[in-house]
Order: sequence, then C-alpha cells, then structure tokens
Amino acid sequence: MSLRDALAVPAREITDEAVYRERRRLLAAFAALPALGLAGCADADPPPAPKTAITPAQAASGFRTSETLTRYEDVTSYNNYYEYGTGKADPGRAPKLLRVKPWTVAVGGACAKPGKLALEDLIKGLTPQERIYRLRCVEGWSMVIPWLGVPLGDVLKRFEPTSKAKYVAFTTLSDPKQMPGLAYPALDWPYREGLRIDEAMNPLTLLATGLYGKPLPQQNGAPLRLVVPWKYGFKSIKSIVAITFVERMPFTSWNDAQASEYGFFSNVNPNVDHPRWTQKTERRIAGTASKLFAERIPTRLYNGYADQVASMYAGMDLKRWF
Ligand SMILES: Nc1nc2c(c(=O)[nH]1)N[C@H]1C(S)=C(S)[C@@H](COP(=O)(O)O)O[C@H]1N2
Ligand SMILES: [Mo]
Repeated sequence: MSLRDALAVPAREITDEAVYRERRRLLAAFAALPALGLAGCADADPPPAPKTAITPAQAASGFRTSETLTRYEDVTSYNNYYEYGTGKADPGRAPKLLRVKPWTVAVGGACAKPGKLALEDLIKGLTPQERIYRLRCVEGWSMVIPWLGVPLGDVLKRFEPTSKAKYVAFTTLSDPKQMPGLAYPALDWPYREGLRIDEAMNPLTLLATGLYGKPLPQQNGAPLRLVVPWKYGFKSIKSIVAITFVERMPFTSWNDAQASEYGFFSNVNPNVDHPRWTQKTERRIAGTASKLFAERIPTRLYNGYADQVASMYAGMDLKRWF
C-alpha cells in the first residue's frame, strides 16, 4: 500500500476537492474566453491542469498566483510538524490527537491592550480571505496552496503595540499528551518563531485558519498558523497559542538548533545556499497521483514576492542576514 493510500482522505473530501478544482477550472476557462475571440476553440488538446484566474491587481498584490495548485491530498499528507515526528507522514496522526476546540491565544508584551482570547474573539469581525501562495521549504521542495486567513497586521493592531514592539514572537502549543513528538529533543520545545514588526505588518503575512475553502487540518497547523510566503516554510509556525510583542530579536527554535544553517530572517534566496545543499532550485509538489514531485524549477529571490517585500530589506546584506 502506498503512503498516500495509507493516509487516504475520506471519499467525501475527495469529492469536495474535485468540486473545488472544477470550479477553479471553469473560472479560469471563463476568464480566458474574451482572449480566444473568433479564432478560438481550434485547440484540440485536453483541458489544461486547473489553474487559478487572477486579475492584474491580484497579481500585483502577490495575494494570488495562477500557478497550478498542489493537490489537497498532497498538501495534507506531505507535512513538516515535528511535534508529531520528523517524517513527512507523521503529522497525519495529528487529527486524532490534537484538540483544536476550544482554542485560546495569549497576546501580550509591548502593547497597550494585552489579552487572552478565544480564537473566535481574536479574529472576530475579520472576514477570512483566500490567498494563493507559494510555500518554499528550506529542504528544497515547494507547493502552491490556497489558504484562508486574515492579515496578521489586522489582528495585531487591535492590541495596540507600543514603540517598543520591534519584533513579534510566536509560540506553538506544547502538550505532550497531544503531541507525541515532544518526547524527543528534535527541537527546543515549544516551537517558537519570530518576525520583525514590519514583516508582521506586511499585507502578505497571513494568519491562516483554513485551506482549500475548508477549516485548517491539524497536520497543517490547525486551528491557527502563520503563513509568511517569502520566507522558508519553517517561519510559518503552526498551532499558535501565544503572540508576544518584544523589543529584541526573539529566540526561534530552528535558529537555536543550528544558527549557521537557519537564520532569523530566512528569506527565500537562491543566492545563499544552505551549507549542506543548494537553494538555487526547488522541486514543486504539483504532481499527479503517480508522481509526487514535478521537475526542478529555479527558486526566486523572496520566493517571487520581491515586489511586495524587497523594500523592507533595502541596503541589508542578505548573505550576512540570511
Ligand atoms: N509548530 C511547528 N510549526 C511548523 C513546523 C513544525 O515542525 N512545528 N514545520 C515548519 C516547516 S519546516 C514547514 S516547511 C511548514 C510546513 O507546513 P505544511 O505542513 O502545512 O506544508 O510548517 C512549518 N511550521
Ligand atoms: Mo520546512
């Protein structure tokens, strides 16, 4: 039995997913119609792989890409979530182990209005937006994922950060009863990450609550995870229970584990190799049922989001501050 069979999603989900893709395909087809004109319809090729239609404004914002989406079953079965083990299939155990309701997030530190809030209250009044982002793991693979979420900045503003809030620190739940991987010292638990305040406030930075139009699965960091699309995937911390405004660059688990390999910034950069492998190319997980990885493609500076984020690093030596 293949790994994917072993982790097979219920038939109901596959149907949802098929419907979602078909809707996407139709939208893309409709969007393409005017361009076909009178000479259209000469093409006898089979329908193209589902792609998302995007407007020029959406493309300029970076909020969406028209690249082929990674399949739902791959997004939810090829994961990194070391609290469940270091294997890609290990996080598949999370749905049975991680209770995501009720969920509380403590927001504090350098802000005028700290508080401990139920997740529903944390994001109250903010409408989840769909963001289709590339996700580039430091290991050299990538996906294209349709997230649902709210801009992190919209949430942070509510707590009125003070002028001392130069960075934002994030903490994942650490409950050995729900997370068997915590028994092993793979990282210094709880998993922690951080952003500079301007990075946290950038419109691209998302607090995700779902993907593919559905609630976030546990293996992807339910019920609340960060998505920072221009940084290596490990910055996108899962299952967040605490957000803290701090004055100094915070402790982060991967930087602590190996500072020479995982910098605090970890902006995707094909010109700065990982000490043990190249970062010039990546394998896109855009595969079919028989082939998980597509061919290698070039990795882009800031994961292709330079227009939206490069100004934050103007004048910074990206080799030193990797
Ligand atoms: N708490 C926590 N967050 C985490 C990780 C983890 O092990 N624990 N892995 C990171 C890594 S290395 C990547 S590539 C992404 C993977 O997200 P995905 O499984 O939803 O694709 O989650 C990141 N967030
Ligand atoms: Mo990663």
